[in-house]
Amino acid sequence: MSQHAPPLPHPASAGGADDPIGAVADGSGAGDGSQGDAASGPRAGELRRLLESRAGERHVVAIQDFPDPDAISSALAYREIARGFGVDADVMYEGLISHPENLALVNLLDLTLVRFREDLPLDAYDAAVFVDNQGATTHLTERLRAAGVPTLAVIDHHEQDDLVDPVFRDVRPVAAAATILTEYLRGGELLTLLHGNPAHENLATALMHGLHSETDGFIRAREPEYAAAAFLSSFIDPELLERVLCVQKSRGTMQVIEAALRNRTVCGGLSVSGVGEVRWADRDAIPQAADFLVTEENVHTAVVYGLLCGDDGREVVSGSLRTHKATLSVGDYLRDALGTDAGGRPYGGGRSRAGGFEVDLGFLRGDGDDRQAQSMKWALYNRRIRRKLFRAAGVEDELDDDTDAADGAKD
Ligand SMILES: [Mn+2]
Repeated sequence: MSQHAPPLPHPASAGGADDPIGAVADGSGAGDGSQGDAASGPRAGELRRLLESRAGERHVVAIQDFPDPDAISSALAYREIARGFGVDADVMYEGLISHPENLALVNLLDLTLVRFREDLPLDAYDAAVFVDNQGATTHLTERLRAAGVPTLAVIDHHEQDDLVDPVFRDVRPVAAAATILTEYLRGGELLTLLHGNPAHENLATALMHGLHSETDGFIRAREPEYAAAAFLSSFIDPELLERVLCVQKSRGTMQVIEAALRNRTVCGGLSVSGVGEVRWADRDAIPQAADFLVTEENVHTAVVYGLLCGDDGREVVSGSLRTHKATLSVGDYLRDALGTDAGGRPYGGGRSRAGGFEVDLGFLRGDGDDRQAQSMKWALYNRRIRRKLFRAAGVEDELDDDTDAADGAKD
């Protein structure tokens, strides 16, 4: 139980790439051994000193464009912490909250998140904080930069990049951002959680949900996540958590899952399914369908993709991969299968056990009214992608009985 040392990366953790980042990444004052650091780590003390000098400020907490429970709960934790130092913080995202579990989290916990609009004056903020991202997965980074808002802090668990230059950086290879924020709370020097305080109960419940969802129900959790969950457990509202976790799926999502099931081809343990056109609002149905297909007997990896048409005329083929094959490097597989765009950027990437890809249709987009053109376009992409996925996995798609004439040329 005792944790006298700051949580360093676990050599045994299944985080995929052994990235060289850790609690000591920016040479902070780790190891000063001061009291109160046992549970919250030395970074909490550093953040406390920083926030003490920021009373009266307004901060914007930028989360990724399609925020997930880890991002939402971690940003909420920063907002609650900052409040105690007289700092007002808004949690902001650009994009959409569409996954039903995320909507349930926001609605049931009565969270106020700000969705970016062009008419919001970003220069009203004194500083920006990036939580569960480092600026690469949100369009707000550029906007904040253009508005001259300096970056105060980056708190994240992905591989470190240097897109923004914060005063305070805590980037560690733990399984969730919620792990880091919960660690700050454990020591009590940033915020003391109180039993029976509704805001604190909501926060603890949100963080527990963040940990749960980010680790696939604690399957990918390690010691720091269990320690965080143990701490949160006495503060959460169990009924609320249950309601957030047991949300029902929308009709649109069920239709995508139905199409995924009907259209799937299973070969060599790989299940591949193109679901056709998907409304932008149902975007999160694609990963949910992949989650479902990978539960089939004898399937180790499932890939589901569909054609998304945005309000802004953008059209992409968006796909999700789920696997329980421990030896599969998801990022490498998707890069092998799909290659890179004209700019050399891979279409797909992944973390352990999950990945995704997006192919922009560019010039071919926007035939929404021409049903025939739209359906030909989908047929071509569907066939191409399916073939590439099977080929890269080293299995021939034996059910593919149509002629090779259209794309028989070697890619
Ligand atoms: Mn995360």
